[in-house]
Amino acid sequence: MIAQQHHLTLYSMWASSCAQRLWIALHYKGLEYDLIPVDLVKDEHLGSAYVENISAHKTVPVLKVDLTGSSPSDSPLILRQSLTALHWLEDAYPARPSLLPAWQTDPLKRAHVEDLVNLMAVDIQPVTNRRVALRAEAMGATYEQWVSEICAGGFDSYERLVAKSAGKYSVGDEITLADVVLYAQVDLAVGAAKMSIDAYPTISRIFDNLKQHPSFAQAEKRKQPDAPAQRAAAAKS
Ligand SMILES: N[C@@H](CCC(=O)N[C@@H](CS)C(=O)NCC(=O)O)C(=O)O
Repeated sequence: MIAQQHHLTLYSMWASSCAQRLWIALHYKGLEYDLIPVDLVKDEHLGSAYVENISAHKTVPVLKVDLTGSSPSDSPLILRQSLTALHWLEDAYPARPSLLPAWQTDPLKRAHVEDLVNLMAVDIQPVTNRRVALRAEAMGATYEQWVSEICAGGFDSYERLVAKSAGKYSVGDEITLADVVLYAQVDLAVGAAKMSIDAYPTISRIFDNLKQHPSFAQAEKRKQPDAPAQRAAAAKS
């Protein structure tokens, strides 16, 4: 355990794009955490203990923080929305390094990053969420069609918004929270929904650059402890 870090516990599922935002940010800041898998396919997020004690909205991720020290406590801080958790990490560990330009010194850049984050996390991801996609499938769409169509609208807007700001990443050459949230949505689109992102050259370039970064490479879905390949390997050993 790194000295002077809170004890962190992440409720997570390997296939979750919202949880992936947290894996990336935690790796980027060099923070250690315990992971408690919640299998959405087995409806573990609907169990009464999880709903009553962890997430009334029945989602992952949830970040549990012990504010009193480095061991689990009886009255932890429970962060039930990924954006709340990401912003808390920024406030608690601003120098580890930061994913957000400061409002005081860089208001234009900060506003741009927050807009990009919200475009992906508030306008696009909720419509591609599992419970919504299952409803779309029940109405005749395939998962791939549904997610690709929703993401196409979001990626088109993002592409236009970063046309002038992008360098190596979405806003210049520094990784920001916008990249964290973009990466998770693109990974879902190209992975689970088999979508091509060739129509979005700037996003494609940013995604390729992010993939090379160790924090993003460590946050690959198949590397999560509850990912099927890991489970299979564990079962064999
Ligand atoms: N706004 C929430 C969304 C969380 C969310 O939608 N999580 C998905 C996995 S990416 C989930 O748990 N879905 C459960 C379901 O659809 O029933 C956040 O950012 O944390």
